[in-house]
Amino acid sequence: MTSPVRTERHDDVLVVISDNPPVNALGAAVRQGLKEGVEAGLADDSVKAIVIRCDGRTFHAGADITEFGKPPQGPSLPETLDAMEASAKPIVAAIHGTALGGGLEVALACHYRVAVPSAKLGLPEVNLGLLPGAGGTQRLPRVVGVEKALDMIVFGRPIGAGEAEKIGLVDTLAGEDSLEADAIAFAREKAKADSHPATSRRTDRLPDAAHIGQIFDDFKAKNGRKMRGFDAPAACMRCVRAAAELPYVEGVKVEREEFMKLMQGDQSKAQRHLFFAERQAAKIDDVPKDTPLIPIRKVGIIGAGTMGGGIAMNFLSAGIPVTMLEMKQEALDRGTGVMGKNYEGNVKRGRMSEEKAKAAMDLLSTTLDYADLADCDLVIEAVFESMDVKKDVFGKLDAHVKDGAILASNTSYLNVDEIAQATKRPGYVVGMHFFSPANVMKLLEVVRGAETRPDVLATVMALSKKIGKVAVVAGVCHGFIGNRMLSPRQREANKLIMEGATPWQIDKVHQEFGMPMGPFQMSDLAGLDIGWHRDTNRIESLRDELCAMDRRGQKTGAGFYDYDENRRGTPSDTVEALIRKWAEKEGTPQREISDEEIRERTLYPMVNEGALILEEGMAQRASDIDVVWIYGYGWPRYRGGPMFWADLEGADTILAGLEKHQDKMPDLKISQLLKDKAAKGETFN
Ligand code: 3H9
Repeated sequence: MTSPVRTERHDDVLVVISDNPPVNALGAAVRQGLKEGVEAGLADDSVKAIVIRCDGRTFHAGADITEFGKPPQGPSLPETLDAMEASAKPIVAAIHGTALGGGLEVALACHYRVAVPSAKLGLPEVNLGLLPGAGGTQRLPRVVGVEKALDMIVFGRPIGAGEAEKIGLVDTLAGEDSLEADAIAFAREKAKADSHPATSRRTDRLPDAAHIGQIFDDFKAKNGRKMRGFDAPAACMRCVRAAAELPYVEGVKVEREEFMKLMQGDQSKAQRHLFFAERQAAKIDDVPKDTPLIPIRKVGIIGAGTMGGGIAMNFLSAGIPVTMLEMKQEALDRGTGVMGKNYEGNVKRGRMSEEKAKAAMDLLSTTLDYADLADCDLVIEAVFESMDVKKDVFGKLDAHVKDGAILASNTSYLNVDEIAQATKRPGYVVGMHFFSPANVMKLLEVVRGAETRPDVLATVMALSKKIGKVAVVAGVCHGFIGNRMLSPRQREANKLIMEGATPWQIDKVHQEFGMPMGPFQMSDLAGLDIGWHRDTNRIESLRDELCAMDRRGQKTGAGFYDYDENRRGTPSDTVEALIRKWAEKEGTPQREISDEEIRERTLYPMVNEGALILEEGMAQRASDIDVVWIYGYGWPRYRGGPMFWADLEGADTILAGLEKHQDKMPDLKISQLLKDKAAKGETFN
């Protein structure tokens, strides 16, 4: 096998070049090649300096994640890097693209770093539930100081080359098109010096002992909440602290130990699963990668409500012009007003520059006339959730919008095939289910109708990436993937409160599991009056009574919980009494309900529904379901999504749990796929 690493001589400078597409990950062969390349340079007296660079789109973007969890092969990254740092000849990293993780660790072990202005540098291992394990936690603080290193390592956020130069991580910026030549010249210049800085021996940027405790206490106080539930950020902090307090060789031992612990833990397995799951979700099994895309130059949106406005913002922010249609001018004015405020808010919070916000709003036009949508390439309908209304809108769109344009519905439950039949172009009809707030939430369920064309699907998937969404393909079924799985959870939660649990007990179990909120907090946020008949005299359920009392959720200051002016909820005695009254009326016996039963009765039916979805072919793969729940509903990343979590629990445990409670869940249809997996001891992922 030929090595992915080669060397080229430029007089007295040896250039060691990796070519391991797509991202020059540091797999065994690359590590071996790097080591040999450097050794060749050291052994040759006529070589005065070494430059390390990569071909292709990027410098090394990290260790090869696909090797994790497998037996180690070839030289380890730490030993390769230690050998580089010990070199008496200067070694210069020439960086373009992204120097991430192990890639930045390579650069940190070099004596000098040269980068093009567009390059990005970072240690994002924490996003994989890991920490930099090749000296990064020890070397970075020695180069940029403890505070900056904490920020980069604990949050895994890359920085641009310009900032990297300012903080001393990059020694000099190269020309965007002359990286190699500039790095060679730089290396030749440095070769004149007698010695070269070995990062591991530096202490000039480390704080003095008296200040270390305070730095870490402050950091924890400021950021503790963001790290809740995750193991890796705290481990990163312990390593950086070791860098500040211990000699390098001791600090590296701490790093190794913490790295191995994380690598073997379930959290990192979950987060690594998600890394690949997210990329896999973009692939559609029966749609070739090279399917020609339909150019999307202009988008129409029907409906200027919260959803329509939020959807429009995605396109505007990505530089795609939008025409928004409503039935009345007041609705348009209200909608555009809200969008303007949202952009203002983004500017105030520093998320966007004022110019960018203005440029986005300038791309928006409004209309009351369908004829103005004629030249749109894609129109997304976000009107009232009623089949008749949607069919009417699609009929009009079909009549007015040019042939070959895509017509999409933002429906969250309705049958996309039936909607498509209201047009003469069912092949161009697709579901684009955004999640609220649509300008913020990353998930997009792309609903594939029976007749949706492959190029329409491929276009919508590619477009979703352009507007910063993570898209997952779903089949036509009630509630698609996410809401369909939400429904058995809510059904069991509603039954459990009648049997003796309280909404706050159930919410607490879900929050402790890692969800941002429980089922009743979520109902209060969404509004209890969704789908309510609106007759305050017709009281047939607990929900009817809550709505009639004007306890319709956060927006009315009360729902299952009472809310203060900051929308902070507290348990309500009134609601608890009402629940007990309804339980008595229904003749439901009351009992003490354990947290374990709550977990089993609310989470296991979700997994079962996920298995049914797979069995029916409504999702392409189990990992797609995981992506839906991570990006659409805040499932904790460190648990990898419901199907990954089910794999850890074991299909047999889930099945046994469901069977144990079957008498209380007589309406639950247990999935055959789940039964098969349990019988064979197989996983979903
Ligand atoms: C680490 O370094 C640990 C060390 O500290 C310790 C060692 C002891 N490995 O994202 P894309 C694949 S941990 C293997 O679509 P983009 C990816 O799966 C690592 N494969 O492209 C995809 O494959 P496919 C720390 C990788 O342009 C293809 O490359 N580093 C790796 O949107 C294209 O990827 C990171 O966490 C990898 N490291 O974004 C960085 N990276 O085509 C992880 C990518 O089959 N990577 N692939 O679906 C990224 O953030 C992005 O890939 C990057 C490019 C920004 C580089």
